[in-house]
Amino acid sequence: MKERAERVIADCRRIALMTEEPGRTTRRFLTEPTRAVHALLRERMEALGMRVAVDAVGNLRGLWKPRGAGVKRLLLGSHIDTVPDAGAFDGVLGVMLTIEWVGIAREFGLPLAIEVIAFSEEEGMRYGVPFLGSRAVTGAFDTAMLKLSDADGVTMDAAMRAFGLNPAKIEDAEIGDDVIGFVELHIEQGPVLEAEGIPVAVVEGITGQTRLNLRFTGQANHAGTTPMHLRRDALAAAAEWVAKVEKQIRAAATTTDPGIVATVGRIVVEPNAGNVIAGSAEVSFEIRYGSSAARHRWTRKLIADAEAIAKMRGIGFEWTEKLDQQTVRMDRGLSTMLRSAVKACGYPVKTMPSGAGHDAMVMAGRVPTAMLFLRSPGGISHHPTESVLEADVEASLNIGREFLMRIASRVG
Ligand code: HGY
Ligand code: MN
Ligand code: MN
Repeated sequence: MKERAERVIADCRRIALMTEEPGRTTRRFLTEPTRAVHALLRERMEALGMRVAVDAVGNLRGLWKPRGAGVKRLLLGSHIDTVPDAGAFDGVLGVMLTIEWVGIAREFGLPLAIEVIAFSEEEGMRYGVPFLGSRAVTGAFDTAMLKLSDADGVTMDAAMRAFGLNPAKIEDAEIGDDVIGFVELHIEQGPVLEAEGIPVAVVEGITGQTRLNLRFTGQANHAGTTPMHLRRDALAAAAEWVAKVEKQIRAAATTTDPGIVATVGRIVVEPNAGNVIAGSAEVSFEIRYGSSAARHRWTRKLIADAEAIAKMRGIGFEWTEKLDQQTVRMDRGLSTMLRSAVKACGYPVKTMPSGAGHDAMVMAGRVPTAMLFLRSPGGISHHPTESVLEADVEASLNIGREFLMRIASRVG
């Protein structure tokens, strides 16, 4: 398994160099570097005798159907798009690991059909809406999204066609009822496993999240000649609101709503010049918390705060919801099988929630779904220093062997 683990890590590092931005890893939905990733995945899959196809939203899908396999198939996989200046393992590790799981199933002659999916888009960076690949696979892709434009004015429809895809075929990406379940392997992206000195964990559920876009509209003007009391400064309004968000949610996280998190990660100011009062400020917002009621209550409260700040400053304000995903529990049966495989390999059996979103939360709406986390050294992710330990990769391959044997015996 050591050799397999080394290959997985080497491939992840190689794929990290397939980027839109030389010197750092950025690979948004269907951008050019995706073609190179597809070529490498196709090479790895076809070497195992898998049949490879790319569906209408750019998911690359490899099917391994050995002689003697029944009609049911197990889905495995994760995403290959990234955030800007990403690490090498978020998403891609899950794809490379599960291709190795196919190699293991093949070596042990397991009569189990397996489809590995490299989802084309999970982060939502290019069109502001996440999980495009898994939405199509689960039949939940809203074709109205095809009209969305990216920062360069390229619509999703045009991006698909430029990649050689046919948006009219999106429905064909949907899975049938021959799927026994979906399993995603992913780095934890947090500090828990490292703090407890544990290599892997079975995920019990994925925390719900709500994402908004907000826009404050003031009046651009000269920074030197406009008196302070005559300004309608969009950036100052946005900054006042961001500080209010952080203050209130930081307090709630240790009192009324333990563990709640809210983030403003992006602000786009126009005209974005040091000597011009900001005319507009577009702000991202996301809030994550297990209770949808509490999450929605906070969202309403923080929108009201923004409206009050805008009114007091004579600023325009509007907002749109980009995502409202409720908390999703993982499948008990598959998770029990994963725990049994972890135990059989002699690793501590840990179960934990996921604060990060994953394609698994979309897949769980359609098929029994489970997740296995690998430790994140330093607890860091969405950052170029994101990493994984070779021993933990090897552990997840050993666990894969035990898990696949268990599920193959169940499928029969
Ligand atoms: O944002 C997330 O939770 C995930 O990394 N897409
Ligand atoms: Mn991510
Ligand atoms: Mn991810």
